[in-house]
Amino acid sequence: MAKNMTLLWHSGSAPCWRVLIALEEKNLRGYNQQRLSIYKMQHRSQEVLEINPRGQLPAFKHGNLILNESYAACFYLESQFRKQGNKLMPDCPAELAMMYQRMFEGITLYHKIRCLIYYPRKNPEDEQENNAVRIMEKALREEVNLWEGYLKKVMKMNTFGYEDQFVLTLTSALQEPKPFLTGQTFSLSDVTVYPAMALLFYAGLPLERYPKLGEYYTHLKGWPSIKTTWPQNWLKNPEGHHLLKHI
Ligand SMILES: N[C@@H](CCC(=O)N[C@@H](CS)C(=O)NCC(=O)O)C(=O)O
Repeated sequence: MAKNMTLLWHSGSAPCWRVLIALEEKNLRGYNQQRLSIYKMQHRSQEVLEINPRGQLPAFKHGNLILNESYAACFYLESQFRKQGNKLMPDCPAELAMMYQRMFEGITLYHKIRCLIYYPRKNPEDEQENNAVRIMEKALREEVNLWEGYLKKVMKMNTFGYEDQFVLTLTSALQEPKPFLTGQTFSLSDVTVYPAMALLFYAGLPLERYPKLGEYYTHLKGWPSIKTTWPQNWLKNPEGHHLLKHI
C-alpha cells in the first residue's frame, strides 16, 4: 500500500499517464488519488497549487517530497522502489543508453503532437491557420517517421540481439520480436513515451501508414500496467478525433 503518496491527475493527459503506469509497474497501489478535470479548471484549485505552483497536472507527492515533473516522478519511483514490482532500467549499457536517449527524444515527440493538436483550440480565428498547420504537420510527420525507423531497427535487434553482443543464441533468434522501445524488456522509455504514441493514434494517425509504430501501439495496449490505466474517457469515446489523419 502506498498511503503516503498523493497523485492528482487528469485522464487522457500523457504526463499524468506516465506516472500512473510507473506506479502500477512498481506495484504501488492504494495511494491517495483524485482525478481532476482540466476542462473544469480544477488544475488551478488550491489543492493543486499547494503541490504544483504552476497549476499543472500531474501533481505528485510522496510524504513531504514533491515531484511534479512526470519524468522526475518516474525516475524517482524506479530508484526508490528498485526491488519492488518490475525493474524498469536495463542492466545492459547499450539498452540503458538507448532508454535514456529515447525518453528524452520523447519530449520532442510529445511537444510536436501537442503543438498541432492544440493549435485550432488556441487560434480559432487565425487567418494563417492553414499554413501554420501544414508546417506543424510536416514537422510531426518527420518526427513520426523517425520513430517508425527506430522501432523497425529495435524490433530487428530484439530478434537478433544488440550489435555489440557477441552471442547470438538460437533461442534469441527464434524468439518473437519484442516490440519494446529500447530492448528486450519493458523500461522507463516505454513508461514515458507510450502515452504520446497512444495519443498519436487516438488523434487519428493512420495505423497502416506506420506499421512498426502500429505494432508497438497494439502490442503494448494489452500490457497490464497500460491496460489498467488506459484513459477512461478514451474508452468511452474510442474514436477520438481526427486531427492527425494527414500525418
Ligand atoms: N512538465 C510537466 C507538464 C505537465 C503538463 O503539461 N500538464 C498539462 C496536462 S497534459 C496541464 O496541466 N495543463 C494545464 C495548464 O498548463 O494549464 C510534466 O511532464 O509533468
